[in-house]
Amino acid sequence: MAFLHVPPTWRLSENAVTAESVFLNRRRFLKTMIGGGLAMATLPLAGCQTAQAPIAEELTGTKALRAIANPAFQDAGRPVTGEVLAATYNNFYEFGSSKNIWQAAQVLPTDPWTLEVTGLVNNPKTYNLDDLLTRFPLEERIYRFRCVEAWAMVVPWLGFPMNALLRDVDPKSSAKFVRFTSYFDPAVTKGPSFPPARFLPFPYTEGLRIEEMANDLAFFAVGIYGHTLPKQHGAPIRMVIPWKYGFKGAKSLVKIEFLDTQPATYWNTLSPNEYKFEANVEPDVPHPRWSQAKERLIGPGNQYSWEEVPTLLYNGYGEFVADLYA
Ligand SMILES: Nc1nc2c(c(=O)[nH]1)N[C@H]1C(S)=C(S)[C@@H](COP(=O)(O)O)O[C@H]1N2
Ligand SMILES: [Mo]
Repeated sequence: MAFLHVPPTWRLSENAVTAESVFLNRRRFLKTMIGGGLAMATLPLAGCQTAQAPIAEELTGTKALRAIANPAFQDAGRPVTGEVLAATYNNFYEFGSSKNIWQAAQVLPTDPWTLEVTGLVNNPKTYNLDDLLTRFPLEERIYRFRCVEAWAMVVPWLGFPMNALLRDVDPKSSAKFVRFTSYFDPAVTKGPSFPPARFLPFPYTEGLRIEEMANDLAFFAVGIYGHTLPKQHGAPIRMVIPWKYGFKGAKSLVKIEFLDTQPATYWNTLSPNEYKFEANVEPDVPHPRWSQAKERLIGPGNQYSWEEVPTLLYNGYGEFVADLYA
């Protein structure tokens, strides 16, 4: 079909124009297509799997993914962060404690991959990489993202809602909590130089109440900016919980377990006063060492910024989640 041809501006790619302008061109293209009356289900996002375009070194190994733009999450009220900036300003302690870990993360082996879903479920499952990319219909959602360190970004994730996986595995009524475990192999994920990884509570784990996991906003990302996740963003699959601090979004998931008690988590184990299990974005609840009233937008575009904006309760997603905390 003619509209599956992806306009050359999109494939010009990251070394020819800034990634953000490519991304914005794509958005205009999509708007035009929607205005043209095409059914949502047929809209390509980044369609042309065969096109050979040079990509930025920071995005090495990524492949174009198709997804449907979820109309409820297309405008985050702030500009989308530049793609290369988001891919070079990361937290991934398995590869070091600086923001500049994208090169170190390239040793993560992501293919083949398995994600085991187990515990208190009627249909335990083990998904392989192909299952993760094709079994659930993929959507694009542009979400605000807020790290507990008070920096923030806006990124277009590609993936599927956690409730799609819940339907697949069918939790038992005894399941009250869920533990998510990230990839860990001491020979590969060597951790920061100090303290040594053996003193840290690896593997990285996170947890949710099952009602939180079932909320419409809770998302598994398998891609970002129209392609699969670069390793530093948590390839091949990571959690995105936009109303909570970023550390709740464990990367490179290998296991999901349904439990009847609240699991221990990485940051809460390291420093329970600073990193709560619940970890909702709350401007009036300061971190013991800094205020959470404002946040710094790392973008827009591919320039670092120091622009500060007020922090929003539940990161601005209260209409979706406030009833969970009534
Ligand atoms: N496995 C794992 N997941 C992780 C982390 C980590 O160190 N290890 N850091 C968390 C933190 S603190 C943040 S802010 C986000 C950062 O995601 P990004 O690098 O894709 O922006 O990942 C979260 N998920
Ligand atoms: Mo974070």
